[in-house]
Amino acid sequence: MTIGSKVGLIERIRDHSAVVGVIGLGYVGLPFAVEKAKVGFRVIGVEQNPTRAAQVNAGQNYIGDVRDEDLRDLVSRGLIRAETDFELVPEMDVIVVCVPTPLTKNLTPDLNYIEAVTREVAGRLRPGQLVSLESTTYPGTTEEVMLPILSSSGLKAEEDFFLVHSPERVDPGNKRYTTKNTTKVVGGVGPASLEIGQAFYAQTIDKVVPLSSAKAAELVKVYENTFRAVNIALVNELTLLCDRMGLNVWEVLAAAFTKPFGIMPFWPGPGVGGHCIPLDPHYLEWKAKELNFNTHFIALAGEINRRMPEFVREKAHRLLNQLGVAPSRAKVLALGVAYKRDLDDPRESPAVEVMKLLRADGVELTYHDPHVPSLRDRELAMESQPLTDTLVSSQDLVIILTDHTRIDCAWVVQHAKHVLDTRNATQRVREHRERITLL
Ligand code: SAJ
Repeated sequence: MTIGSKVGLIERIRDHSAVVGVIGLGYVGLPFAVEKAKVGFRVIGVEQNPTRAAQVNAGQNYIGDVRDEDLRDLVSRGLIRAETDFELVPEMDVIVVCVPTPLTKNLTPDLNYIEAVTREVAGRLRPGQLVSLESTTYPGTTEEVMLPILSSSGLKAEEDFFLVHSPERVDPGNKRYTTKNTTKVVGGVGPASLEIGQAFYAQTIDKVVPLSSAKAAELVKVYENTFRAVNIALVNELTLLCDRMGLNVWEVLAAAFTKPFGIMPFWPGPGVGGHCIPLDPHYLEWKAKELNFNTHFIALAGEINRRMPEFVREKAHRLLNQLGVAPSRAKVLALGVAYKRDLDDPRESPAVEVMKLLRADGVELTYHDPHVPSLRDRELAMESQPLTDTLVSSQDLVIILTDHTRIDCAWVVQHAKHVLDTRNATQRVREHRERITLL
């Protein structure tokens, strides 16, 4: 059975008769499930949220990066189904784990999802299965956390079951780079796992890069996101400096990015949102500390990026004072609450942080976001207001927090008293430039 489990598994992967399990049908798991089903794999999703599981089984898509008709077609052909429990794990030849890896309040890794899922799988593991962790996590999670739990089944890694880390590289909303054409990195707990992991991903991804270990693959991903967090923090720090120097940081950066080599465009903003960039680098920071090593760049980047909402509040106060309006009596319209352009996701959104700060100052705040009809969390319960000339002209200040392409900035400026633009969304507006203040 040992040989059978490896050779048989690779054969089932190659002829697409393998059954693929996807644990977690979110912004990573559902697009992944669709890609695998499109080439003929039968996919069983395990989704803890019964509403989402029911939506999948009804062919109702809820992820922007998935085409509605693809999901509907694949479900109707029986190639994708969703369960809310792990009973079908023994049917799966490949089990791909795409669950969240949040941070605790003091920025330490919260592996509860990964551990809980791994225990459920371990309880049903059988020879001839490949397990792949796609969630972003600190280097060592696959080998030091998942492997012992799976081995507690009594099965042997590299003989009975196989284990790899292959970090997801989904860029929500990116139309150019999809799950299929984004190069994939894979690292195994041993050579057999790596061989099977490579064979599996090669079925639907144009380029697969093998690494020497699962730990290396985990570090690749955390480095990628740290690279972004540090570079975003650098332009945000430059923004704070330009504010003191009376310089336009957008002009300076646009000129710097005319250099054809040795530089890469990053832009300032009201802070950094999403479920990756604000969080993932702190996984590396935490692991490095365990090894008595301080990752200064990560800590500093996080500090600067987390400071930006306060800077936007400060700039809004300055503008309101110049306009002769006390913040506690001001009417302010926030344009865009999603964490980034043309998405409907307000998770960890810096715009929401800015809104909470202004509300705490007594500002009468409303928001409009064409992608986010309502906001609900412990401190905020608001509905998006229709963007009318009456609403805009009645505000003391309009703050552009997310540069959704659907918002007509020229029209907004035409009807606004003043606009604080934290995304340079008004860069092509020619009329009434005197009503615009950039971050
Ligand atoms: N942001 C800036 N300035 C920039 C770039 C981004 O302020 O120059 C802000 C955005 O507005 C947003 C936040 O940073 O609030 C994060 O934006 P993002 O596009 O870097 O991050 P995500 O979470 O949407 O997706 C990223 C992916 N993005 C890119 O590579 C472009 C990718 O790194 C990961 O696959 C994904 O995180 C993940 O899942 O890790």
